[in-house]
Amino acid sequence: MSLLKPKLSPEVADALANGGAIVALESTIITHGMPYPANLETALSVEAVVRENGAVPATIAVIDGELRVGLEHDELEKLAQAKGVVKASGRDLAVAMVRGQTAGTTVSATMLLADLAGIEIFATGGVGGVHRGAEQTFDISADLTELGRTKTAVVCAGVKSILDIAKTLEYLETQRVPVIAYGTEDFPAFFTRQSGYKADHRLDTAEEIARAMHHHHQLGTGTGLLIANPIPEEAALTPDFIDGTIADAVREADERGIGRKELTPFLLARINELSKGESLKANIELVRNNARLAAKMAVAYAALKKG
Ligand code: PSU
Ligand code: MN
Repeated sequence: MSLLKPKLSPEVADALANGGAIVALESTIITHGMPYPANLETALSVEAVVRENGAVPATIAVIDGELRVGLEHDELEKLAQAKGVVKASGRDLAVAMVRGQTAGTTVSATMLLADLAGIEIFATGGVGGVHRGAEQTFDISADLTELGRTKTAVVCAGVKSILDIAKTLEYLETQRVPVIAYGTEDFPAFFTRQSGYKADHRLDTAEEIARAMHHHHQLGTGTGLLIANPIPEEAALTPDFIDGTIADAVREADERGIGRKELTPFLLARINELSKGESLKANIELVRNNARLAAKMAVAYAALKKG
């Protein structure tokens, strides 16, 4: 059976046909990760950062049951304000198509669709991971298993301590996903530049990361790569400020019995409320920072492939 081809925007189709630099972007961050209008402003500003750095942005989503790679301005606007939008990981896409749903795509679904379109680099804020208490709940994000089977390089700012960071790194090791920190030895923790854990590897330039991607795929590993880019110093929050807030949000979710796909959106929204918007500001800056690195990687990778 042949694989589906998502519908490409003209700009993305053109870049793909010409071996241009492209960066995929997810949409659950728009539909479930940030409130309106910050979500729309962020989506537009992240696309602008990708362009400023020489690549074409490809925001991925499901619109009225159609798999889409590359959205127009008015479509982003609609998505940012839409009510009752589905949060789709890879496994939810087929049903969303049948039911004609509109869905924000998680890291897992975005990787899958980017791969079907032929896009190899993807920028986001934070990936899902192994939740705290997973030894009881078994809550491990499908983002991690997707990274173990889909050849996309995902640029993130590490993972939030809403997750069990040590277990997340162990799980990525089992899934054969290299974790490469950019310009540092430390694995970053989203709002902060350090998590207390080291990344597996350190690389210092976008060109080196592009070369590592190339070799990784030449080796037939079949897996993705996780690129951890620490939040810029001036936007970082202090652990004193954010750790307590995160712990409060996690406790509240537990008391209210929130689980499965509702858990991460609940925690993100609660952290934003409890931090009085400080976490949102940091979140926006780190996504822009990741888009910048991803675009530079995409430019270097496109040049490498053209030889
Ligand atoms: N973490 C964030 N921001 C996000 C997400 C996670 O800091 O927006 C979103 C991403 O789309 C990610 C998804 O792929 O949540 C993971 O959800 P879950 O934990 O249910 O797998
Ligand atoms: Mn989960």
